Amino acid sequence: MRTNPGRFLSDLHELRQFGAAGVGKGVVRPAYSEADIAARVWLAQRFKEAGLTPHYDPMGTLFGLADGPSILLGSHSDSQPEGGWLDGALGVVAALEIARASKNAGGPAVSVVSFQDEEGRFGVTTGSTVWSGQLALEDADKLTDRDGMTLAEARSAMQPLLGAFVDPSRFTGFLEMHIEQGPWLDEAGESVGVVTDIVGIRDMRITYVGEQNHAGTTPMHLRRDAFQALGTFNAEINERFRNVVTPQTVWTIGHVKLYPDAHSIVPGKATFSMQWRDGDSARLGRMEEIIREVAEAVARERGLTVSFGQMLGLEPVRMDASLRAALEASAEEHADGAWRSMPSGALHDATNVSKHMPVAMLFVPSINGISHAFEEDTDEADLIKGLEVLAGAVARLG
Ligand code: HGY
Ligand code: MN
Ligand code: MN
Repeated sequence: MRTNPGRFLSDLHELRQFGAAGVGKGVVRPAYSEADIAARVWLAQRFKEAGLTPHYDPMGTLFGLADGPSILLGSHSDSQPEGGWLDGALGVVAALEIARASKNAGGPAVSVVSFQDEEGRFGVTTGSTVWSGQLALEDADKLTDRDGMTLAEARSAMQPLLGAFVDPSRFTGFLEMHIEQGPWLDEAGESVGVVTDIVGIRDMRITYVGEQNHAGTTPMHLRRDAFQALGTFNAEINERFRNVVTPQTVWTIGHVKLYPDAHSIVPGKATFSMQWRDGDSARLGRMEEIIREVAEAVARERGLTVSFGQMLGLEPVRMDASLRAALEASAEEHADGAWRSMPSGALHDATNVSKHMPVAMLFVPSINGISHAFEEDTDEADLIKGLEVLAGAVARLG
């Protein structure tokens, strides 16, 4: 199977233009934004030129469908609020290039997908969570982004393009190529990572409500300050987690909104995101117990109320052994001595797709391990090496 690296790279750079942030190679292409929809329309055209049938499902996930049974390759093309040019996009464009190469080589049939809202503007890998049947569309439509817009409202911008759900049974398996988004391959000077398993995640919003008051005249001991409650909560969970977590466990408060968010007003309300990840479901559950326990204890002690939003999550998932073996054999052939097997600390649509078919993933290095930032980048030689390894694995599966 002969891929065309030049065409692959020029497609990647063309996709980068949709939502180009004007800072390095960064992109701002959140799900359902103008840039995201324009990028999907462009991808649909490229799928058509490659002999695939473009099809949007009700969430706005875009498929490029081969006739009959096929192996599915792809990822996502939406980005974080400040994203890199390769997170997700690499897997979609690599899939497109391999679909072309495989067609020219007489098979195997390859379909392509760009899942919607993998970056979770509204939830957690929302498009593939709905597609895989783990969340009903009408429930997903009620999810809101950090500014309070509902998914239903955002999705309506794509209404004229949307069609029915694609039946997962037409696909024999799923392969996703992605940047590592961590430091290990780059640090070791290796080119390829064959993923062994993907961590699980829990994510929810927590809200403290105290009392808004004057920042000058309200004595500290009389305050019911929502930010102070958040600060105490954060310090206490860090303490309580110490004998529960491992060096691979991560937890993040990435979004905080204070009300009314003014220098001279004691914040009466704080809403924040609480996200944690680990390879062990039991440990994720234990951390949830601690989070709820500490959040309520701080509320009691400080005279505030605390409420918990809907908790979203995915379980850890192991990659399929035979798909992994094809990737490892191809890595051995094309990246001999410069590849490793490794877990994924980042989430991927492959977790949801694994509900319906065997899945496996391939990583290429992230320079300085940076991702979810405009500085995200990968050497072109490593992008091409990853494409070769993926093509070799698909040829083996044919
Ligand atoms: O957060 C993640 O792991 C993914 O990049 N959305
Ligand atoms: Mn991604
Ligand atoms: Mn991401």
